[in-house]
Amino acid sequence: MSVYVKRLFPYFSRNGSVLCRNIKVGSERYGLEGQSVLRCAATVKSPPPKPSSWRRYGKLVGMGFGVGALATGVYMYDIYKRVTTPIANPSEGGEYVLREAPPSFTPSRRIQVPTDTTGLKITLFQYQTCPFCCKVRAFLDYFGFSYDVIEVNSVTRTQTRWTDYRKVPFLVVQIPNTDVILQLKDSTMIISVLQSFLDNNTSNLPDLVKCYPTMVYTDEEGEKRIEIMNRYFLMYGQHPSGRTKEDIVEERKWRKWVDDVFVHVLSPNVYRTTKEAFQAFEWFSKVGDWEEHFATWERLLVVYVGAVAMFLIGKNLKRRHQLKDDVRCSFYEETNVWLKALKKKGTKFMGGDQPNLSDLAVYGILTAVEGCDAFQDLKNNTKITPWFERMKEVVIQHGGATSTGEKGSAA
Ligand SMILES: N[C@@H](CCC(=O)N[C@@H](CS)C(=O)NCC(=O)O)C(=O)O
Repeated sequence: MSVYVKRLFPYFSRNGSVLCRNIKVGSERYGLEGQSVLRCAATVKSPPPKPSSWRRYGKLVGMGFGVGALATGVYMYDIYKRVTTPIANPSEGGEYVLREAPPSFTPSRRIQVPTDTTGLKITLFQYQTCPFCCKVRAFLDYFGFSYDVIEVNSVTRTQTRWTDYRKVPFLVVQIPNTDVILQLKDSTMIISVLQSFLDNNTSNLPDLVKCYPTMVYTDEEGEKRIEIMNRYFLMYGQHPSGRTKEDIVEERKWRKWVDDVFVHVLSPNVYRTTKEAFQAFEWFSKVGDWEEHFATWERLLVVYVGAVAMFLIGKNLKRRHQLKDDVRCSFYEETNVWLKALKKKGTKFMGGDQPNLSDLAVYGILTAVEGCDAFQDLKNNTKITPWFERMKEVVIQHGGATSTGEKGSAA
């Protein structure tokens, strides 16, 4: 899963330098072999090769390796620079308004829903199996938004170099009949602002994003972090009809639980053993169509280095999030926390007859691991299947599409 693929690059570059070192060792070893060949040649009395030609030959080979190592180093450095130096396209006139249109990329997929009358031209930048991206897709699909998908290469990140936002998912949204282009960052903010947009007949998106100001701060490890204020809050012009305050607070509580707790049980489970980690990456490669979108070396790099790295990182995450020794137990336990609340509610979904944002969040992040052993085990050891299948059906059928259909072009 790509949730921690951001860490791949350091492994990748470390791997690169290991490669260079091997090459150097190889050339030194070659020199030693040269000497032993010399000794051997002396005993059989065949004409000994001229030491000077051996030295010259050795030198040439050494130089060849040296040049190779240098070229590899330069290539690695070039990738490193590309990854670490974004071509910033900062917002202007508002934190989410782009100064200029981003470069255009061929979408890996186009989702066209005929009932969508919002007029918004939405592009989702994502990793196919990142849980946060899956959460946004579950939301967009359920409400029947039309959108294009740009699959980001997690190693080179070519598709996101134009922005200084370092994560996925984010949306680029062209507002109809204007030249305003928004960049909506963070899965939770994206969902809150779009839901607020659907709930308010009079509101427009550029106004709504102002309710989600960002705060930049440096954490204790010296890393720059962005906090989006109000990201769990929906903006209502007036009290929403048909919803109680308790219902709204409960939805918010579960959405937060998904981000703070539930999502953290996924990685240690999916990468529990090296075998599972490889299986997971092979599945990510398949559903993300990596063969089509990445060069072969990039795909293999992400799969092999990624699987090993994530196996190790998974152990770290297990400690950090204080999961049980058998991480499956934590997965089942947290899932049961959700299922118990659902049972208590006694309705088809946490939202009642229709899913609400907490249903979509739990479902969305689970789809990120759907093809992994961990999810099969979850189905065998909990009662997640009936709710999960109900969710799948309503999401695929755009069960909430009346909202995007009623919106008209009020963006
Ligand atoms: N709070 C963010 C978290 C997003 C996140 O951590 N995304 C990961 C991928 S799943 C990421 O982009 N990491 C940085 C990277 O891969 O370079 C959200 O909800 O959107």
